[in-house]
Amino acid sequence: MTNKLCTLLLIIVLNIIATQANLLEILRIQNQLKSSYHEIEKLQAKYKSKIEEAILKEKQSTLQDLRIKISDELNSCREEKSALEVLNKIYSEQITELQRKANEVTALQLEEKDRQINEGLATMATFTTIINEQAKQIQMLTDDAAVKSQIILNMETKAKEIAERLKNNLEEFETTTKQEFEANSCAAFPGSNGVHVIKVDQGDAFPVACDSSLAGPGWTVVQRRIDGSVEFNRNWLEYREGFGNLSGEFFIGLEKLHRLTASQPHELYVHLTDFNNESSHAYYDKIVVAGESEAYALSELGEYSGNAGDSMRDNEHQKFTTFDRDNDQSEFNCAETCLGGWWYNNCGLSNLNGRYTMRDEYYDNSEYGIFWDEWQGPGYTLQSVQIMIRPKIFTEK
Ligand SMILES: [Ca+2]
Repeated sequence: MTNKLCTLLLIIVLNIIATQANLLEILRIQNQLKSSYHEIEKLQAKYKSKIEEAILKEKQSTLQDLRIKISDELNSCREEKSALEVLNKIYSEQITELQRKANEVTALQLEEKDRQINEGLATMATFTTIINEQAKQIQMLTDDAAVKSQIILNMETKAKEIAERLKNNLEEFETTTKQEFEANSCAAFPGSNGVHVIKVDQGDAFPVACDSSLAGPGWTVVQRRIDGSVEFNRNWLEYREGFGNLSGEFFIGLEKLHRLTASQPHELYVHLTDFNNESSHAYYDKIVVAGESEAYALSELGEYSGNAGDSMRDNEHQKFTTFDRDNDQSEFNCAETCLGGWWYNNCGLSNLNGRYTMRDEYYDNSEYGIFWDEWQGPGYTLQSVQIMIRPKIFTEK
């Protein structure tokens, strides 16, 4: 063991010695390196300024180029800017003008639109008013409709009734008109006691009173006395034309009597009533009254029958006499004496146109009143008289 240890120690000592040597060598190299480094640093310092100068020069050159370039570009930019400003100004003006025009147009259009809208609103308001008014009226009409409908219904019913009545009246009128157009005496109205128009010949038509109650149908009344309401003491002209009231007292007129009896054969019926309401009659189967040229003479008086006596026989062929036309056989005027026109002979046995009076005024043989000698004597004035004629169509078959 001591050997090995010795060896080892020896080796270590040897190594230490070697290391010492190495260290020395290292130090020497280190020093050498240090000096080299300093040398380099000196060189570096020496060239550093030169390099920096070169770089600076280079940079200055580059910078100058850049300055020129930038200046050029700047100038170019300025020119462009200037051109742009000119354009901008032009465009701006144009835009302003366009904007102004656009504003003007818009303002006008808006104004027009406003006007149209206002007009439309006004029209609409008017229409609304009208529509409201019409709606009101329609409502009123609707409210009235039911009432009016009922009224119309009633009116329609009445109208139908009236139409029916009118139709009946028209038919009756047509029948009557036809009858009267064709009538030439009351024989055309059998059964009638009224007034009708007849047309005897080519002369004018005229109204007559008809009677169908005293002596059968179709008699034409030519004279009637019932109450003294009509004065019968009249002149020639009045007896010729007729006078009085067809519904009361009257005389038909000599001219009509002539026309009737000349147109066709007629019969005569005289109906008499006294103040005891007793009646009698005288019937003659023919009567003809002549024309005015013959003073309306009673030119024909047919066969008598009846219960009053033939008191007109004395008047046959006698002319008519009035107080102003004396055609009689008397030395006096019988019409003046007897107070009425008649077919007087030497006055005679009858006068139905004498003075109307009351029962208690009795004219004894004085012939002042309405008398029929063979029934009540010449002094008795009758209460009522009716003289009628009729075409002989009912009795001549
Ligand atoms: Ca005379």
